[in-house]
Amino acid sequence: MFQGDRLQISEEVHDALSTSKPIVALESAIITHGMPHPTNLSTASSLESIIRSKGVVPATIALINGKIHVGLTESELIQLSDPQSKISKGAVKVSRRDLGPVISLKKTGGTTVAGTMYIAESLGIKIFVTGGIGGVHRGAESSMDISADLLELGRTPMAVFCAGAKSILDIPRTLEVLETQGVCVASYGDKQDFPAFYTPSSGCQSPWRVGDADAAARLIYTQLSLPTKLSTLFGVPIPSQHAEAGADVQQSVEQAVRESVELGIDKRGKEVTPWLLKRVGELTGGKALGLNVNLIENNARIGAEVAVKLSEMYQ
Ligand code: PSU
Ligand code: MN
Repeated sequence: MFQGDRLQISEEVHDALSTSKPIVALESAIITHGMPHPTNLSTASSLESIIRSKGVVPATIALINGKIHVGLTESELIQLSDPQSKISKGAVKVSRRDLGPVISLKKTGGTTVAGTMYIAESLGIKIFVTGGIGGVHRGAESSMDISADLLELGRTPMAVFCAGAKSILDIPRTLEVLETQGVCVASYGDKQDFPAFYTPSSGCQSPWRVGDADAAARLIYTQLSLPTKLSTLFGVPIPSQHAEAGADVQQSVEQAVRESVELGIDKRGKEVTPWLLKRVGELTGGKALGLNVNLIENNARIGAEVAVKLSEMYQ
């Protein structure tokens, strides 16, 4: 458990924790590093509204001046999303390894999937919604660039809803590492394909599949009731009406990856993912961003529906 003076829990989240209301955690690296302003703000707000509309409490997690915030006020969200605001200048992308330094140096940062899971799980939050997880980067056989998200899933038991992993990554190797880490990967819906963010299929199959929110809740409940609790990663495919646009964006993804290799960006550690995300945005003239918003909103809807079903199972 975090020391009380390090933690600021919003009233809404505090109330939900003490009355066992369903909660969905949300990351903030997507706000500080994943999406441009002001779409980052409108998306963060819309995810919270979607989750609330299902009777679930959203818990957006971020570090502000060295304090861990679980549940942000509107004004905090506005400041965090604006790269020119006083608190966001130089905001750090906070993975597990960055938590200690950012707290002790009283810095501000957006938490990645790994950073968010670490904090959310310590509070007993069971469900987390994001867009795409980090994974094994292409060329990782020499760079060894494997996102801490995958190892976090292996050691911090939660259910994570995502649209798979962007094909800026090496998806088959990402699935291999998830297997090694003992993470249950399940596709959500009627197809077994592991989604590739902008497209419903990565060409790889998930080892498992759940058809609906009830089945997902039963799986999570089981995973969390085993002697050592286990994580579940749900791959939710982009809604079918966007699949065609997604296939176009995919071509720009390939171009961005090629450029990152040519420019040597692929060897720059934590900068790689934000660089690729930004470049895909430039190449697609905002099309990728629009799809990104659509699919995260869809994940939030589904994650919240599952959170309701799961909380009924604990009654
Ligand atoms: N993938 C996306 N959008 C994102 C990220 C990944 O499509 O915003 C962010 C998430 O916060 C994820 C992090 O946890 O990047 C992974 O970064 P890295 O590869 O440096 O671990
Ligand atoms: Mn990395």
